[in-house]
Amino acid sequence: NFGVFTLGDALITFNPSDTGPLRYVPNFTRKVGGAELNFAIGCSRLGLRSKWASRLGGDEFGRVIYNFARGEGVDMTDVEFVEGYPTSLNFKEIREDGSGKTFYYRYQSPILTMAPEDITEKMFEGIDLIHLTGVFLAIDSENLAIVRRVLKIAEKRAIPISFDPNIRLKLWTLEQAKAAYMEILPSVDILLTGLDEFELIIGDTSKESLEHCATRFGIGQLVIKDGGNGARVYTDGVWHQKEAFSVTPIDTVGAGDGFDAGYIYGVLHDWSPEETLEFANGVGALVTTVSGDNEGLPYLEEVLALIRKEKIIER
Ligand code: KDG
Repeated sequence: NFGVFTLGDALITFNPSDTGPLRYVPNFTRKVGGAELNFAIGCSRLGLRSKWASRLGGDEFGRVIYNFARGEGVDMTDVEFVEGYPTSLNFKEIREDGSGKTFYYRYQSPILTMAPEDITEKMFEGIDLIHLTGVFLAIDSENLAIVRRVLKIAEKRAIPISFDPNIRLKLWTLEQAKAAYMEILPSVDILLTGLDEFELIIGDTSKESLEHCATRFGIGQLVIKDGGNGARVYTDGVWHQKEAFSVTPIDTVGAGDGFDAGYIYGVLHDWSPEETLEFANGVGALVTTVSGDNEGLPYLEEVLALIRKEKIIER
């Protein structure tokens, strides 16, 4: 079975009881979020071995995240609790169409205590792919040094890298983001980006510009996620495209992480670009049908049922 590795920060996520502006929401449900952790849970539910490296607050909320992730079968060997760094919080606002806003209380995240020396070769034993995202880079400018170390080990062990820019302009400026992305893109084998994010980073989303980006950075698979318009990939000089599934979204946060997990699943199983895109679209769509950043991440049979238009017998 294939093994994936990711690293990042996690938060306690408070989902609102009602849609609409947050200031009018009286009640919240405590959940768990974090882009890279969502990805790790997504991979685990699909049946991959998935490892998440992180630091958690040495508090009750840190325990909540730890137990939740462990319950999802995520390998927590490289997760440590840190005293004196409270677990970060994220209050979500959700609009009627399922789109969301985030309000972070993420000032002294426990992940700030992670250092490049904490990344050891041993962590990557049995790992077939490393997935990184821009959220980890955005939290602390020093995290780039950690990523450099990961990339160095990946190169030595010939482990492919997938990367999702996951731009969070509430955490850093566009200029800071661009500078970090430009440094790591040459090491990226699979780029999984939203079309709107690509526009922010590169400025031009024409076919020529996308192809030029792939060639310039030597990106083997440039994957463009375009929500309800589906997804496409540019690989080996050819474009492949798959339309989105039509579902009624409740909460779209986390759909991109689910898409990434589905895409990586297809790649590791050597599926065709079309099969891989369709599967990833299916995972992303299912995430949006459930409230929470990762609760809707499907098990393998649920994605296959969606693709094959099979009914799952419920009662
Ligand atoms: O991709 C979903 C994430 O955005 C969410 O789970 C919280 O990590 C998070 C963030 O920084 O927004």
